Amino acid sequence: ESNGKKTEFSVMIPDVKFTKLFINGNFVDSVSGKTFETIDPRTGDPIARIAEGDTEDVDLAVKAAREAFDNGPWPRLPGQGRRRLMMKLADLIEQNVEEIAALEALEAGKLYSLLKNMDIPAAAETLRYYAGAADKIHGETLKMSRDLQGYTLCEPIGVVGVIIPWNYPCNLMFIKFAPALAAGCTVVVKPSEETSLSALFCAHLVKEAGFPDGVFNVVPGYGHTAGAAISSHMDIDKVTFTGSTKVGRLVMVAAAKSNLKPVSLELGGKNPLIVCDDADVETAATIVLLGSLWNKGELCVSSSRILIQEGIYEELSKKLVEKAQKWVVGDPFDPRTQQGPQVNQVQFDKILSYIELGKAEGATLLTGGKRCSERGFYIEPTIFTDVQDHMRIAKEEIFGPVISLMKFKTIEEAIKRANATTYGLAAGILTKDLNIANTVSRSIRAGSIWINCYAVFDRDCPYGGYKMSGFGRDLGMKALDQYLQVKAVVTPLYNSPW
Ligand code: TXE
Repeated sequence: ESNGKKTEFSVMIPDVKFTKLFINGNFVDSVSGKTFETIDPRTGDPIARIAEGDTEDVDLAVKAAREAFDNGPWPRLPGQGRRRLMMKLADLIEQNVEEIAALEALEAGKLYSLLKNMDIPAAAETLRYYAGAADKIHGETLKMSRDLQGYTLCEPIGVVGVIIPWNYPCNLMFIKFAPALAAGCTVVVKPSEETSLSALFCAHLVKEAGFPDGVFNVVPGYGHTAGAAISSHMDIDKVTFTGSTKVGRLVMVAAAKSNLKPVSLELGGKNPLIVCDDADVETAATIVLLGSLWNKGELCVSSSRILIQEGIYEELSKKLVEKAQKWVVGDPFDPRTQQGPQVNQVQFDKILSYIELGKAEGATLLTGGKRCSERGFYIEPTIFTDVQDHMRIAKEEIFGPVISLMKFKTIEEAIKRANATTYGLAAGILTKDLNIANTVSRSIRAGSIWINCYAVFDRDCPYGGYKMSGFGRDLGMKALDQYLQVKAVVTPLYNSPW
């Protein structure tokens, strides 16, 4: 059997085996027969052609998911039945971790070693976390004010549309898919057009694990066609979305105009990381660098505004430049690489144009600022200093390896400036002073606050935005609520004159 070809870093790049839509347990062509190309960001060369789903395909997938929900076994299985299959799927993901990691590294330019050791195992663990909840979802007995017996039932919300971006394809799919499954829902997933391969590979594992047909469907395709068909579908009961604020708004409008389905939106951010004078410079530099350059800056919680207190500003800036110049940009399959290529030409151009804008707006470029290879979408880690609040690079999400340094005097000023954004996804504070850390955590309007660390995620830790970073929470037990309906059941007690 041909399994693929070895890279120069002795990682096996597998042959792409799954490129069709996955509907009702089968891999099928799109109704139109159309396909689209997926690109290797290391070179800009095509990897494979993938079946292009559109409205008719979404209709078929929803029909399958609807049938599986309305009449199939999945929502009717006792919790432990759902748990067993979810655990089996988690095992299969772990058994195939190298192949899934390689597909994502290939399509998204993400680091293979991190995918293999962190992202993909985390997806399997997310499944197990929610699998453990599948038989513990229940309502409550109510303390009624009269002679009534009252209780609630927690029922699955129904058919869930899942629309995900390209920066964490597999992880984000499981963060949404796993609680939906535990709740007893059925799903239609639309991966990003940039990164469909890991979702399609996982579809074959879903089949192998023995899930009933129609529980999990994948329709790859473009946002304005397949994505829009999901958000405006009359027979989808809920949409969960991660992506840009611009598209989040379109999803919400489409949901409102169709069947008023509830949506949860995890959108962009312009996340402040506040570094106080008393922070250790070396540690602060490491945290800032990782917070800003992790996953090439293609991270919704990326620390894209670094607010540094004046006493430590010069020293920390110097240290950051030193470290950024040693940061290794290169092939995502090379174990030494810290930063692979940006996901595509559009993102690459967007980031470079923000760098030009930063210069034009009067920020000072300390290091980086250019592409760093002839081929592929590689960009140098870039640091701007003297960044002012009114500049667009300080207000808009760049989503790339660009660090903006800003100076502040008092903590009150830092809090005020940190909050002066339309976003509210995450923030960080580095200080040894507990009172300052606690004050800042309570004062910043954002869904995640990290004290003396940054971008630390955990399955049990709810995650989502304030303000225009969206609403609803992924991860943690609270995420289950997104996929449940509460039903109240009331009976009069014997002889009660209700
Ligand atoms: O995102 P889109 P894009 C931000 C980041 C990035 C920018 C643009 O700043 O530079 O968004 O990235 C689907 N109806 N984030 O254009 O378009 C689309 O097919 C329904 C932050 O890639 O929001 C994909 O599956 N769906 C973010 C998904 O939406 C539609 C992660 C996300 O793509 C649609 C990614 C429509 N009309 C980008 N149009 C984060 N929060 O981490 C598109 N889609």
